[in-house]
Amino acid sequence: MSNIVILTGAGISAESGLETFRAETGLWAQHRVEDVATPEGFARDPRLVVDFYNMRREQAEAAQPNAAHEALARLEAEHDGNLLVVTQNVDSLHERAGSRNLIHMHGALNSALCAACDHRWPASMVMNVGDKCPSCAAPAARPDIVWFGEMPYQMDQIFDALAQVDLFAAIGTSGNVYPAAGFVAEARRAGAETVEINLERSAVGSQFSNVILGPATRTVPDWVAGILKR
Ligand code: BV8
Ligand code: ZN
Repeated sequence: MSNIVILTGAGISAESGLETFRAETGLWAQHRVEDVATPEGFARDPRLVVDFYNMRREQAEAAQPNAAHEALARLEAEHDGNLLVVTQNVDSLHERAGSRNLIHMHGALNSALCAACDHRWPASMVMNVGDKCPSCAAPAARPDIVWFGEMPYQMDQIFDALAQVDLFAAIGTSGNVYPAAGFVAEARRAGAETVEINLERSAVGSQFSNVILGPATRTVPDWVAGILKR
């Protein structure tokens, strides 16, 4: 098993106390997606959007990596081959647990982006509408988050990795958001073994060769131990 690609979603951070999106009481039950996670929503009411991400940033900073994040960092350190974690999550729990080869395909709460010149810098804990870009001075700072209708980051690297993957795992993601939900199909095309690790079957669950159901802090360390024994 030399090339491993792991896709993670909100479910891996749930036991760290961060809300998922599509649970009955999750983030999308409390906020309209169109208002807080689209470029049109930001243009209409930037204050609402900046406040939403200020709140999320505060929650994410207070959270600690859990046993599932730690197990993936261990797998990267001990696996004899390549391992890439692609996360849809905007928290930094993977890197805080020790993951290094990591892509934040939907952006990161701890980063700010200039809408005028694309410069990035570390976000302050509380961002304000009209914060100035440290590079071009335009009052055009926005959260460095990929909203619906925007292109996710580092897609070329992700598809290159998926074209050569031997083992693909999707952890804690509902399979509702594309292009991430299509990665399992890419991995199958490459001939990879595919495994879904989730609380329940996802929207694309039938495409995986293997499914492991249960809370990530239990299932992921067990799965990692099994891979390292192969
Ligand atoms: C794009 C911002 C190209 C970050 C987010 C094909 C068909 C139909 C539509 C489309 C399509 N392709 C593209 C689209 C459009 C759209 C899309 O997918 N729409 C959907 C809704 C149909 N996609 C896009 O717009 C993407 N861009 O395609 O670019 C393009 C560009 C321009 C024009 C044309 C094309 C951009 C998507 C980015 C969206 N950004 N939010 C933020 O605020 O955090 S989405 C949001 O959903 C988050 O990023 C999140 O990561 C992502 C996925 O959600 P999940 O992580 O899966 O979370 P969810 O709550 O759903 O599920 C949690 C799961 O965990 C559950 O299954 C649960 O059972 C499980 N779980 C819970 N607890 C545990 C657990 N598992 C284990 N243990 C536990 N303890
Ligand atoms: Zn700028």
